[in-house]
Amino acid sequence: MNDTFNQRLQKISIAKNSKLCIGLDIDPGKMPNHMDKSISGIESYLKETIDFTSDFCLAYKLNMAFYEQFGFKGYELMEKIVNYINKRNLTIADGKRGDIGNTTEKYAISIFDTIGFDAITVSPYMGSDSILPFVQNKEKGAFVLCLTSNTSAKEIQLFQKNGISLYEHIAILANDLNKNDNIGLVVGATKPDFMNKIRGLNSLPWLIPGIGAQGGDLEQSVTISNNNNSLGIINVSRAIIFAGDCTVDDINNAAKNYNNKINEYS
Ligand code: OMP
Repeated sequence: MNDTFNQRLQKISIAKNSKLCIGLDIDPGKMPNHMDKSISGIESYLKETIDFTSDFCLAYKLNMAFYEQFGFKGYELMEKIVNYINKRNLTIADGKRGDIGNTTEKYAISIFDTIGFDAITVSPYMGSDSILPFVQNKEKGAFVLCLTSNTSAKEIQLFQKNGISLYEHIAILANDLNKNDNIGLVVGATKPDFMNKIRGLNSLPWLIPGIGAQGGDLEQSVTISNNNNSLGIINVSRAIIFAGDCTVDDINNAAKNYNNKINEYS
């Protein structure tokens, strides 16, 4: 029997000695002036980044906005990058998708079957219809937005009724839907005060963005997320792929340093 997505996460994390996810959020505006910012220049930059970091991370996350900004050429680039990573690391499509079931089924075909990602980020706002089509195949995973890293998250996710906040309700719902062992939560690193509460609700794996450019708390994020033999995957995008002067050494060192720090706190 093939492993479920959450089993794959655990196994690859152990094999690679890594809980790091590198965000390949490409932005020509952040590349030094002397670099080739054409689509083929960006492709080379991303491929070099992957070659110099794939040993130090568990997964890559491609936020689709950074590819869609280039139209169909960006879409083609995204597919090429997922193929290039091949089976070296897991791949997460950060699309924050969520729609009625009939539409979500098509998103699942596009993300998993056509492009070949291993997982997707999902907005739970429309309820289980927007999650379930992504988790029919137990080898593919969905990270459900629980408590996000941005400041305005509080306008919605901290909304309370009968003493329960919306983010807690989402953590409970996600766990109830986790029949195929392939659901995780997105928990922002900028929200350490809420982490113990969320970890107390279930042992789903977490994808934790907000480290580096957004100033999240790495030590707390690692320590709390890994409680009860759970898995916390730390995402770092800008602080790795645009580290220093964007040389391969700068990028390689940033990835190694983040991975070492995460392992130290684990
Ligand atoms: P950096 O701040 O450059 O590390 O990028 C963070 C990445 O994680 C971006 O792709 C964001 O869109 C994404 N993200 C958040 O920053 N906060 C969240 O709460 C959720 C996500 C996400 O779902 O990945």
